[in-house]
Amino acid sequence: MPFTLPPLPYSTSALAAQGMCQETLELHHGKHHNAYVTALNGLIESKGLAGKSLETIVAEAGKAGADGLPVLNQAGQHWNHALFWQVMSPKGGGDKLPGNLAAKIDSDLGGLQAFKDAFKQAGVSQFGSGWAWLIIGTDGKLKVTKTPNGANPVSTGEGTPILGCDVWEHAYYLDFRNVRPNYLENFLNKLVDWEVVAGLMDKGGLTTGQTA
Ligand code: MN3
Repeated sequence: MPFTLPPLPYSTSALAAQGMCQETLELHHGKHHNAYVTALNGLIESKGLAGKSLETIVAEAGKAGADGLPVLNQAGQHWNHALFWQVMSPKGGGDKLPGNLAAKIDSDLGGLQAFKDAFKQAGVSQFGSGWAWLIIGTDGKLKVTKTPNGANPVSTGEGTPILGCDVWEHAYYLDFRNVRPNYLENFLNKLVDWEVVAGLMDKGGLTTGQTA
């Protein structure tokens, strides 16, 4: 079955008061994300992807290095955006994290503010397009990391993402112009739904259920 654009879990105007306007969501979800889905579906036959889950395709494309890039660029971005829409919500924001997530951020990353600083630094320092991540590392500890373009911590083998932020300009240009640090600050303080992030930590990450 071909891949599909997952619907947003809220309306395109739902995050406007939190710094992500309707036009950003219409374009980013309806045009950019949809283009990755369409392009990935166009590769299923030629790249022998039929029957594989999206997660398997991302991991295998990452292991294939340069040869895997044409698939990773589309499959990774499809997966990354599927996570991105889920970790934001109209109920997002604030500094009240579920206890299990707060405790693990304290023990593994030195507290909420240290985590936010590290996440912002990862996003600001990613040259060009890419993603900032909070992941469960292969040693079981939370880590902050970043990846370029369509790569992600599944494709690099670093671990399991539970929070991701798109730092390509299309994610923030309408709301924050060229000021990526302000977009990242706003994302962490107003948009992230920490209940969802804690749920992903408990579940061991996102499984899209999508198969080629
Ligand atoms: Mn994007």
